Amino acid sequence: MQEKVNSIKEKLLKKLETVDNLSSLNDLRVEFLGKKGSITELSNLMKEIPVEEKKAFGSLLNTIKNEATELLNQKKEEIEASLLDAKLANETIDVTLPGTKLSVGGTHPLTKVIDEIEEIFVSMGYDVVEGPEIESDLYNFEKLNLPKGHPARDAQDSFYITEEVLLRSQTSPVQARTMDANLEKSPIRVICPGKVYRRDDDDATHSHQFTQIEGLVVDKDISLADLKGTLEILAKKLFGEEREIRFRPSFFPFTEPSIEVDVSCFKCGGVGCPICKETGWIEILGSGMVHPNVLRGCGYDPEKYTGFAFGIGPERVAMLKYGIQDIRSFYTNDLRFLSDFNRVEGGE
Ligand code: 2NL
Repeated sequence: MQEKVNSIKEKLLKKLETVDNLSSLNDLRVEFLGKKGSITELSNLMKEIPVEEKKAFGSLLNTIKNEATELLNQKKEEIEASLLDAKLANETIDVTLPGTKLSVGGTHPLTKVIDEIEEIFVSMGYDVVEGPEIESDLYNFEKLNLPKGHPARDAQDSFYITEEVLLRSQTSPVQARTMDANLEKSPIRVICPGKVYRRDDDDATHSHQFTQIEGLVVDKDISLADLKGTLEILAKKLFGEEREIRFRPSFFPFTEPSIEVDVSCFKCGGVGCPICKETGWIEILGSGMVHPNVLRGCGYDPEKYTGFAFGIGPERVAMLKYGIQDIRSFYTNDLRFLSDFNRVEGGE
């Protein structure tokens, strides 16, 4: 019996020499110690062993089991250690290599201008209100004193979805909705930023989709002087404290009187240069006193309430402020253009 045990052990030792991976090591474990393994099968001989030898045989069995287990475990540790060595050698890190450059996103120039204008009006107590980009003809036109057949409707050339639904051509419908929804008909001070859509062929100065910020104040005794004071603050905060504004008469269906506002040139200070086309003045926005028909249509009694409104184009402001030549560069997302506005001091 001892001989049999010895030969099993020798066989195991021999086979262990050639094993170099965990999977074949496991096969070996099964071959010797598994349910039908050669060592396990030795135990089945117990019943054939005479009683007086059973004890010795049992102890012999235990010894070979323990030895085999020990040998297999030892081999397992060896294989695992060499696997780890190989992995570490493979993963050596060269700490002297230059690091990977992480590029961080920045704020889009248009967003910068919109944020700046919002901040100016929020600091004066205005609320920022947004509304749907898909609008009804009622809010986009009718409520703004542009009834069906009005010539200004053709000029605006909008994107209609159905006869009564369109992509908004201005952000005024947001203000009309704000007035409508204010059931107490209490004073209103809002600015409404957002995307607007017009059927235009895109070129350096036209885009079928652009942004607008409109403002609206409705209260008792609001006058043209309030409009002028407010827009003067806007012009100075946007273009510099030395700026002046001037009014020119204009026409919008939703305001009466309607006024276009120029700001003195921030480049030449008003003496004349290419930016202001030698006039000393730059047109920045359209405005006026809210037309009585608009107030009435949105539930405000024009005998009690008056208001002023204005609309400004963030693209135009950004083009002026940052010297951008082509309106399409706001939307084509060329990183070389966008990163120009987010240079870090001392960076590349
Ligand atoms: C522009 C400038 C403007 C308004 C927008 C407005 C809104 C309501 C009532 C009255 Cl709810 N007016 N918005 C007023 C004047 C000018 O935008 O150049 N628009 C074509």
